[in-house]
Amino acid sequence: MPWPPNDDDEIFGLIDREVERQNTTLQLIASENFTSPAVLRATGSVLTNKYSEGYPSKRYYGGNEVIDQIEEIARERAKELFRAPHANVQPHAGANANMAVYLALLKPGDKVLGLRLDQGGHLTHGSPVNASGKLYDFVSYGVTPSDERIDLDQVRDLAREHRPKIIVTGATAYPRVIDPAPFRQVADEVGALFMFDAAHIAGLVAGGVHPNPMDHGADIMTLTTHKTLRGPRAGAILCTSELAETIDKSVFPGLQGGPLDHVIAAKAISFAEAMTQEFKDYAAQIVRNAAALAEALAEHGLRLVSGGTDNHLMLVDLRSFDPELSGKKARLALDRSGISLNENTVPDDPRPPYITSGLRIGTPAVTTQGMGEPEMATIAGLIHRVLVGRADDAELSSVRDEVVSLCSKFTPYD
Ligand code: DSN
Repeated sequence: MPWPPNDDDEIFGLIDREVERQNTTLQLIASENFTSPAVLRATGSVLTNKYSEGYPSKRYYGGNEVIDQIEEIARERAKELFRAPHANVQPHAGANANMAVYLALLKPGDKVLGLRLDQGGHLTHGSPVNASGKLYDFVSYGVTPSDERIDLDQVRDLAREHRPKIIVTGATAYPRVIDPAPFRQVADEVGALFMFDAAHIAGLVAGGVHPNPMDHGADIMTLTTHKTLRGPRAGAILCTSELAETIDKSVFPGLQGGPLDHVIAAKAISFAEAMTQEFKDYAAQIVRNAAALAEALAEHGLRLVSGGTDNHLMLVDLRSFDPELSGKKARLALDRSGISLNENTVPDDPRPPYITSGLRIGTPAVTTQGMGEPEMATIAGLIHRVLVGRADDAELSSVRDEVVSLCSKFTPYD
């Protein structure tokens, strides 16, 4: 065999350290999860060696008889899981999935409606620093200041005024259910297509705890497979039969080259995993854990954006707790105690996005580890101790010890 004589100890040593980090610290980043050993195995398989530009039975390369079957299974499972007429499982990421939809259905300069980044939306929903905002004329809606929930009156008013080609909803930092029905109604009224970016909540949809946009008339639903859905790091697009061909052409050859066949196999595995009763129970527990964590944080005096959560994440607005404490400062202190999460803007945040006044906290990963409501109360107590004692090294170290002890009872990987 021509293989190099050693396994690259430098990199594999670092991978071992990352396993150790994931096993001994709390993963509360709302967009992260622990994939199953089967998903990891497929992702590290020889499928990574193959080139297969095109689609099943329509490839530009030979030797794709196995790959064709894998991609076809992945497509069929995605369709079944989300009750969608068509699935494209090739997007490498959620951002690619969204860009492929825009490329398919819009011309540069066309109007689109999307949720503003600092109100919970995503960069690819028209942020001026993202290609979506540079190429297309996005008009942004936000949340109502009084209840911090999506302002549906504003959505309707803006849609009537601007007549967008696509109305996009979905979020990265929004703690409430997004009901697809009113968006469908507004889209019908103004003759727009309705796109739901379900990247964050795909697992909650698959698990039946949030409404399935495809059941409520979404023309397109994009998703990532690695967040609540717990699959490999990647994206996918579901759509109506009418849009199937245009969307497929836009993903390839429009935006991407060769698909990542090892990741598509892993997606297929995760779609099957998400069809099980165990996954439904898991999705329901994610939401129960988030509610328990939010309630316990509120009992410690922390203000939750919109007053709580009904999905997998919550946003903490730190301003009333401690006006001097930015999201960034809080995140750095929590990191030192082995609590991993991200700083996040809160609606109408006076601080810039790299400082922020908030924290985003999610429960998908700790729920996969088997933690339940009692552990959420413990975690809230640890977070509170770090925020109060952030200048006290001994306190941060003491919390770190308790985090290690808690994680040792719920180790995700051997
Ligand atoms: N970066 C992802 C998140 O953390 O929500 C979204 O792309």
